[in-house]
Amino acid sequence: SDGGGDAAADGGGSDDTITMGFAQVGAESGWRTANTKNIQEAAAEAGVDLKFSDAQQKQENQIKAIRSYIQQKVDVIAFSPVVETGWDAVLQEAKRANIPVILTDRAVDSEDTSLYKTFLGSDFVEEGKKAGQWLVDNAADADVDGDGDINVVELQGTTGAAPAIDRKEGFEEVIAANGEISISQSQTGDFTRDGGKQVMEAFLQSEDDIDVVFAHNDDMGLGAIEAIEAAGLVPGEDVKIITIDAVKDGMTALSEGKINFIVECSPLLGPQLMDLAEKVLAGEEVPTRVVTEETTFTPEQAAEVLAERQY
Ligand code: GZL
Ligand code: ZN
Repeated sequence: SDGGGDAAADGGGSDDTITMGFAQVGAESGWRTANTKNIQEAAAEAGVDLKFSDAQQKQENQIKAIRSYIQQKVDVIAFSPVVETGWDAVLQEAKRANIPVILTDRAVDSEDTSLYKTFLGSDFVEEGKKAGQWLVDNAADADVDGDGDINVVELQGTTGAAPAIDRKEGFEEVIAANGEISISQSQTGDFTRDGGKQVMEAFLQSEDDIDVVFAHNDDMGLGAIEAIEAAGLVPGEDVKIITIDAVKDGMTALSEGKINFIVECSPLLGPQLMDLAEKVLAGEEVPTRVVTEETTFTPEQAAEVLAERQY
């Protein structure tokens, strides 16, 4: 805060309360709703006055929200960029207004790293590699139709989003180790359950030797399960399924063997976000990159931890 002046001048909070403007992507997946809940709870816990907006996965809405936070002279802006590109102009405006910006969850492709103080989120390339490694390690089981080729169809996240670009990159890098594994079709399901279902229906109509589905998040994997079952096939057996996130519904399907492996992507970024905001506003140095801790789950491991999962 500006340490004084009238309330309107410092984003409406009292002098020492931090006012944060958060521009969220949307509410497209179980991961996103868990992320939103965690940020709101962490703000309340930290005594941060949170202004929150949901952009319905539209970049122009996120840019509008950031501009409104600049108008309101909030103390700090945080957001999860729905896609990597197109942020330089609005981030320049925040910089000119002397409002620090913190990136959470997804990255931007801006060359100018002075446009944000830090990026808190997962290493999505690593997540894609972990997914690919499971397939390489389980190649024999994954050739379900026994034709010697492990035919993968891929449900991509939102086109242009960092997790979609990077998960694909990591997965492809690792499966290249086994020439029998190839991706025959790859299409975006926009990180939604319905998107995953519709794309999987199309994949199933276009070829009948699908061995594996690699879905960039649980929600699209759950949609694919609906399409696979509607086609009279058994998910997890007739078609192996690998997803990323490890939200409750995904972990339940995993514990039931309908999904074969889940790479965790933690949405619980709230406490670290509030801590980073406090440090930035106190003029303390913060790391330019904070990578979230996360693991992987097999069906047996999911069954063990399902009851205690927070989201
Ligand atoms: C990843 C996050 C992705 C999740 C999806 O950090 O950006 O967006 O994997 C969510 O479930 O929609
Ligand atoms: Zn095969």
